[in-house]
Amino acid sequence: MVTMAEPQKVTLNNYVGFDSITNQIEKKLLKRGFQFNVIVVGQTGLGKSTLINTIFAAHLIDSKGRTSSEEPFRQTTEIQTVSHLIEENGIRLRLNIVDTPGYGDQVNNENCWEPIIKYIKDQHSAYLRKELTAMRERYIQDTRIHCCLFFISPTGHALKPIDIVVLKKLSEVVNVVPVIAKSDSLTMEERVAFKQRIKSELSHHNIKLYPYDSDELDDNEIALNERIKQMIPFAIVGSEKNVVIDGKSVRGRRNRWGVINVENENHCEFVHLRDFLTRTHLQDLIETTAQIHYEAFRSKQLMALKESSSNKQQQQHDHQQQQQQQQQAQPVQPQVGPGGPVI
Ligand SMILES: Nc1nc2c(ncn2[C@@H]2O[C@H](COP(=O)(O)OP(=O)(O)O)[C@@H](O)[C@H]2O)c(=O)[nH]1
Ligand SMILES: [Mg+2]
Repeated sequence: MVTMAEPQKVTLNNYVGFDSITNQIEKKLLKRGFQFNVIVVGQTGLGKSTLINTIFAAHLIDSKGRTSSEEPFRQTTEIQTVSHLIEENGIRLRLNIVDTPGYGDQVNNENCWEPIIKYIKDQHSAYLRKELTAMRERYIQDTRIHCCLFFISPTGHALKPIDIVVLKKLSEVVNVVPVIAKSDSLTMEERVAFKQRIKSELSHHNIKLYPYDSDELDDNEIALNERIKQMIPFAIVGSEKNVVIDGKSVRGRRNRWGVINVENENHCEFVHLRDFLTRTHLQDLIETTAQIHYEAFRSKQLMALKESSSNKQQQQHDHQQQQQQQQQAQPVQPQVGPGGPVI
């Protein structure tokens, strides 16, 4: 084995220029652009489409949910993906939004999460297949889901049993960020109590949510993650409409109690969620997906592949040995052909 000596620190006599590597990387990344894939899960009418449109300040998905009690429930969990290219100060972000209408809408919701989990795993599997081909593309198109926004109904009581099952299953394959939907329907006291209740249920059921602990984090990052963890689930309000508050037009909603400014921290935690998703953790969500969720899938698949191929080899070996033993057990009959014995 070759051992390398500890590198010694050398002082440069002249400017060399490799400090520009960060600019070089930036230029390359900017040219390529970024990809962010998010899935929204929750009952129809909880404001999933509205929240996505509020976060990215654009009309990206239609609000097509069941908005009145006369409309029929959807029969299945149909997964729909919309793709958008958004740009901010020269930075291009390709955004895939995966909508899962129909989740939890049925009277019998048994296994209604299966298509969602399957969809997430299918993206991992497609990526792995592309990665393993001999002539693989230089940049594999990434459809792996980087974040799952999970919408909790603002009942004010507790999580539904199905939510606990689904949160557990989702958190094993994707970065899950739970939100209390339409939190304007709860009073501040109700919101605090509901949040506390959800937190204790999550910890009771040992549901591990993003952001995860890591020894790569510095003190500031640890402190930020701690604040985020305390806030989760974010109590949010979404709106695509503007209302006028103190002469200023803001994103908001008018309800029984007055006017809610979506972007006011005293009204709801929308701004915290948006900053978390786009300003502080966007890159980490993408990286964690690759390094934790995809890696777990990949190693499981490759181990299974190795096991099945060594099982096959073992079977072949056993079969050959069996044949040999059978041949040895049979008395050798001299075969006689037309022209005499054949050996
Ligand atoms: N009160 C309140 N209503 C909301 C909120 N977000 C969305 N809505 C309304 O709820 C209805 C369903 O929203 P939509 O985004 O289509 O829900 P989805 O089916 O989960 O995608 C629409 O009429 C929205 O205007 C919210 O935070 N608070
Ligand atoms: Mg919708």
